[in-house]
Amino acid sequence: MKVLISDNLSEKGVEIFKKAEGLQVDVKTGLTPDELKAVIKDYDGLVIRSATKVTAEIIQMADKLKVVGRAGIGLDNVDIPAASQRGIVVMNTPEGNTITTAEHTISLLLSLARRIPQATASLKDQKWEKKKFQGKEIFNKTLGIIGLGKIGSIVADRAKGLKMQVITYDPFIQPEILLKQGIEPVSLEELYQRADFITIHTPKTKDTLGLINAEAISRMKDGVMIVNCSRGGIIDEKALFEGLKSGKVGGAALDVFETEPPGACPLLDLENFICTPHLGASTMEAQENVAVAVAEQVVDYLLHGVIKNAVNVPSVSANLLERIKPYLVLAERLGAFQSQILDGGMTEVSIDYLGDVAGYDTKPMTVSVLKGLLTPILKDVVNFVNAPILARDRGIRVIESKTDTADDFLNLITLRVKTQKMESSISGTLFGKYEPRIVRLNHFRLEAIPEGHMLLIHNEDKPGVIGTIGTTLGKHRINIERMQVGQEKEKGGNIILLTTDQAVSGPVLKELTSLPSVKKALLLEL
Ligand code: 9EZ
Repeated sequence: MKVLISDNLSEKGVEIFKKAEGLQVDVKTGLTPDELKAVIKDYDGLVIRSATKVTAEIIQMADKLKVVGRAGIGLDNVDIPAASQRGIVVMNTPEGNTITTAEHTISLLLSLARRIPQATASLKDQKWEKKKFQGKEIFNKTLGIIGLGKIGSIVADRAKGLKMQVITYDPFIQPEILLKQGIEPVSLEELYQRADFITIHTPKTKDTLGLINAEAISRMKDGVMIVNCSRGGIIDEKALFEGLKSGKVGGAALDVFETEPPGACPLLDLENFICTPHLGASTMEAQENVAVAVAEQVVDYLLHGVIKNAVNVPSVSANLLERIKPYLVLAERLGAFQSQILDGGMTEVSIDYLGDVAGYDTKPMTVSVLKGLLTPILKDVVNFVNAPILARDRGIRVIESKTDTADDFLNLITLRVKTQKMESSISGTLFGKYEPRIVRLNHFRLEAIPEGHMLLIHNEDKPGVIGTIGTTLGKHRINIERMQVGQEKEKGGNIILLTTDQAVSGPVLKELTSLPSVKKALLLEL
């Protein structure tokens, strides 16, 4: 079998392929899309970092391809649905560069406090400006960490070693878990009020995009210093510019930008702004870690059929997979749907398997539910191996039960989730052998295909409401493909579930929400 490495991969990873008996490896970097298209048909495995774009067009030509391995986390450059459709396993290596990124954060924090980049530039310019570059100690200062996943936790640990006071905000981790780690959980408001330094370690999601905007900055301490080594766009660059210019923000360090490279970004002209060109994961150690991990994973899959860290296939034998795949799809969709309508961090997930489905090994289905639940909030780091671990790390209790009969359905999966603020339940079944359907959402009975761009609207039960919704969407040239309406008697309202032909943008969603009879509108991507 043949493996193509199409991006620069640390030599230690290449060595693992060379030593693997039965595999032939080619390293061809810098291929154009057309060149890749021409050669891909010969390969069983493809190993990439972030440069190679694995588009549907490439996948179309990849007659033998069984696995795409990404050395690193981000999978923006892989068309995962297209790969799934052809049965190609897509893997990443979510653990390999956490320490490196955390260390970069600490480096930028200290560089900000002591203005090391500016002082270096000054001295190289033959100046000796001791007064100008008086810095700040970080000892006993308060560090506010937003997002306490793998990287945020390591930053917290290192900062405590430097004797900082660490406070954190993470809406998806139970406070007890943070307290056990010796970290003080606070509200976002309190974090803004108390932190001398703020660092962000969340993925980019609909909740975190533009999180640090002008309004957020206005609530922070005067002279606050801000670091971002997570994703570009979580800090609004224009708001940051204004904050730095007025002195409200004492300093800022970015490793990531709204667009990369940032081009003629005005931040680059500010004296109290420092930056690096997305170097968070760029160390020899991290690149070796991810190269070795991806090589081992791809070899294990091609030679032994063992799937690890796959984002589109659960880690079960091919034989079992064949039989339970439709249930796995259903389970993941139920989780993804539920996750996007929840408010607050999950505390408990209980899954009931009823009817035929209860006759199978349901563990992989539970993993699929958890992957579906966590992916909208944690994005690329979630895969079919770590989903249960990520749930446990966040203090989420998982309960499974089985019942032989399912009343009206031959098979039914019911998912109940509790958060700090609410409870919600959703049920789904398979129509025929393969077709997933949502048949119940809380008290609402329906028959919806969990697929594509969806809108969930709560509205007052009055004539004409559906018309105004249709008109609003139509005005923006958004087509409604499917619609389900149900009554929520106990709340005196209706609930409408729509599938649209394209994603509804933020402004259009606002317009819908401001319609007189619409109480709430939520976007769902499945
Ligand atoms: C942080 C978040 C959401 C957030 C999102 C995710 C870990 N994490 N934290 C601040 N995935 C809203 C405000």
